[in-house]
Amino acid sequence: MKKALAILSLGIFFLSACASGPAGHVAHTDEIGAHDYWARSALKGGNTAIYLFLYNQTAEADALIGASTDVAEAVEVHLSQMDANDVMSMTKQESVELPAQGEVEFAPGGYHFMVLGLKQDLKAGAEITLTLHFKHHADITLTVPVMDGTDTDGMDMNH
Ligand SMILES: [Cu+2]
Repeated sequence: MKKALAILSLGIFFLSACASGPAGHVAHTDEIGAHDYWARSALKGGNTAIYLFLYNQTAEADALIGASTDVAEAVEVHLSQMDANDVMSMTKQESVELPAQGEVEFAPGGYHFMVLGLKQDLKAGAEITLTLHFKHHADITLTVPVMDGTDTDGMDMNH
């Protein structure tokens, strides 16, 4: 019975969130983890963004409290939002709540990992390492594929 329930919940999870992406179909063995992650290609000295789905299959809420990578000066968690004048702006987030049995999408126009001050070119086909830091869970390190993308999160950053 327990097994049947687990399979059922996994099925729902896949239906709701695993629609696409090259990194997405790793087995969900960790209780907290990420899938469908990718970084937008960019040039050395510039900024870029990383997108993913973050899931929490545990019964306890957690929170993402930061991230790091060795290919850039810094990684910040940002939220893009439309302001009252229909201008898209980004605000740095100190943490992002990750509800029990929940999932948070980091996607163009919403939450994203802002990668600031690239130390090298990121070309499509390359891979970079991103380490996620949580309030409770141990760090999780992802090998993130670089892809070409046309969205503009971070292209007009004024840091
Ligand atoms: Cu940003």
